[in-house]
Amino acid sequence: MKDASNVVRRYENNPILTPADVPYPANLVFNAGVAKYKGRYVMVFRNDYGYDGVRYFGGTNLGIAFSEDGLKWTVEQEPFIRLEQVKSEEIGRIYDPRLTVIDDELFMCFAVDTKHGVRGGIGKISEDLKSMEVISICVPENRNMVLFPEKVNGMYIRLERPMPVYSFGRDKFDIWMSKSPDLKFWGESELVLGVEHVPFADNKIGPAAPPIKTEKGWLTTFHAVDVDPTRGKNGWEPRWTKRYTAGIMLLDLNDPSKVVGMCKYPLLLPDAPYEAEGGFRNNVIFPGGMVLEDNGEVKIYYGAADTVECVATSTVDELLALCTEPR
Ligand code: BMA
Repeated sequence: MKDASNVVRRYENNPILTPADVPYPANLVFNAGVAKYKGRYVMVFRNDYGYDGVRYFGGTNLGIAFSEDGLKWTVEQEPFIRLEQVKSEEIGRIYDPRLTVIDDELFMCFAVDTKHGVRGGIGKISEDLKSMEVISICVPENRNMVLFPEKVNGMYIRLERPMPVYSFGRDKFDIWMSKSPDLKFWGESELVLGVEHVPFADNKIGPAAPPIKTEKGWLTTFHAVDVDPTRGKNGWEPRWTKRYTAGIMLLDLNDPSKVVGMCKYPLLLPDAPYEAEGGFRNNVIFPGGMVLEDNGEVKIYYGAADTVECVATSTVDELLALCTEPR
């Protein structure tokens, strides 16, 4: 299958973060949120640790790393959010963070595994980047939330991905949007993109990195899953028939529930060794951060093979062209 790797160029020193870079127990370091905040790059990453060598992990915490150039990262000595801070009778763990700066404040969306289903949370990170205050957590089953970097028509906007298994009895999940006056109460939900509208997905899709604002609209990545029953062992499981690719679309500036353009083929297909071989779960590209530089360069951060964190670069013009290319 064709992809856009000619215009979304993998960084030559990928992966940019691996378990070896983490100064506390770490086995899988991936699916990070990244933002530029107060003059430097901040990354909050998922760390699955305490691997039993077969299947199970002792836990998941969230680490934090900093960078001057967005490429070379230094991890803080201690996790940003330790498992003990979140684990309770009801909550198992939080993971897959996404960062958005709104009015000079840093917000984080995250997935929450609970005894009663998977939920999506939104929190505000303290100015010293040491803690997070939870603002809201939705009902199950909904995750992959990302916040827009500014209000649209006076309302905060989030993309999200409910998981309606009751209706279909299988994965067939789409991208939705909700609005909020205060980041706490969410409503006016609308479908943004159905999985059937993505030519390279036949299973489920979900928001990836938080959108960036351009003159032509909100540019935003998503992950797209296709299933091939002939795929065999691709990581720890005896069979892993899914493949996670990255897609990109353009949403209307005034009404982000409207898709004004979408690249008809994947932005990136798992292909590099760190995406396709030797990982915990191969064939996974899971973007969680997108940074627009002043010179028009765009950095796209993604988890690879559920094992390491990577980056690819492009330009805003090239990405917009992909979304508006004729069929
Ligand atoms: C999804 C999430 C992600 C993960 C992906 C591929 O359902 O659990 O955290 O990266 O599967 O395993």
